[in-house]
Amino acid sequence: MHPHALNLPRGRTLPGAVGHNRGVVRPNYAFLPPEGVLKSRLPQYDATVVRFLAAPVLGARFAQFVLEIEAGGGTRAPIVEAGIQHFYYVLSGSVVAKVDDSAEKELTAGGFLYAPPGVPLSIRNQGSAGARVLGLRKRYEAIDLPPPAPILSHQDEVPRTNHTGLDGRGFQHLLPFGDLAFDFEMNLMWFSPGTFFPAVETHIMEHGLYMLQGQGLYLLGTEWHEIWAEDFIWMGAYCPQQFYPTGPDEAAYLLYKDVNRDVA
Ligand code: UGY
Ligand code: MN
Repeated sequence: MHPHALNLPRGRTLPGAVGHNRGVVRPNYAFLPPEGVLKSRLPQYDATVVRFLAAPVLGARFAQFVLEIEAGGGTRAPIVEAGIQHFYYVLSGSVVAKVDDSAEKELTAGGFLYAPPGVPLSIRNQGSAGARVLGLRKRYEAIDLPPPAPILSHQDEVPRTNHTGLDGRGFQHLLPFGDLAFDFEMNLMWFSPGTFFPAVETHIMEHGLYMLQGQGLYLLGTEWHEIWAEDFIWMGAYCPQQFYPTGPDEAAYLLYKDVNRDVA
């Protein structure tokens, strides 16, 4: 269809025909392409757009969102929430972050922070260009161990491992792997062309998946979805899942996973 027939502003193009939507929302999963995720603003941030991805109203037991922080924007005052832990990962640009009484640290793309429950954090964009940051908030499930300590780091400081025995797979556990004080993981998952999971997974853990690079086909339940960079998937417990990268280059996503806690 010619763009003028759609009354689009001059020069605007659409990602597909009007009415075409890769987005899907089901009782135990959701596939959200970025063009459909609209802007919010929140009182705790200056000059920052918030785009909510996962939320309890969707069925998720955590919240995930992208912050688009203008130059000079960010947290208005240190954010502190009793019982809630925070994780932030810089997608693009750079921010200056601080957790509790740490020194301020510049986080560039691939930088991340973890703030334990009840510990103040701040994220400010002190540069001259915008920054995009993926955020996550999760209620901490306390056990008989002290809660984890704050972390300010970068993915380049995290080793890349592969326990699968399959060539072309890579894992970076951004939070200390196997530390039972943590009740979730944030993992960078790398896939060379031609790789996949050894089996379709159907497990109790939930996922929040943010596609960082490459493309592929994602199985959710019984349906395959084409996935590109900046797409988001929420997978509820027991959502059958599989991934095949389809592009010529390595694909990667950042994956939230709740772990290390009993059920009754
Ligand atoms: O660790 C995982 O659960 C992972 N293999 N799942 C996924 O990438 N969907
Ligand atoms: Mn999984």
